[in-house]
Amino acid sequence: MASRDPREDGQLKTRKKEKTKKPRLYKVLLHNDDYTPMEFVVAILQQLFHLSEVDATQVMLHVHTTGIGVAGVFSYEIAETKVQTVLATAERHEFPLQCTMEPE
Ligand code: TYC
Repeated sequence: MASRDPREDGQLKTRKKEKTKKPRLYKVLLHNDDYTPMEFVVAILQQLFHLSEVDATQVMLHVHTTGIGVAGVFSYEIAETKVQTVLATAERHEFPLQCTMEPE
C-alpha cells in the first residue's frame, strides 16, 4: 500500500502541523482567610504540594499578606485533584480555606 504519511510525500501537504499538542498547565491557588491557622496551611503545602518547610512558610506568608498565592502548577486533572483534596481536608478540620485553579 502507498504511504499516506505527508512527510514521505512531497506533493501531499494536507497537514502542516504535527498533531502533538502542548498540555495546558494550571496554577493551584490558595486564598487567604482570617481563620485557617498558618500551621495548617504550611502543613498542606508540605504534605500535598511537597514544598520544604521554608518554601511552604514563604508561600503561606505570601498568601497571608497579598490574599492569594500559587501552591503549584499541574496538568488539568492533577490540579483538579489537588483542589478537591485541599478543600476536603480543610472542611474535615472545619477551616474555611479556599483553593481554586486557573490556566497558567
Ligand atoms: N490569614 C491566616 C491567619 O492569619 C493564615 C492563612 C494563610 C490562611 C494562608 C489561609 O491560604 C491561607 N491565621
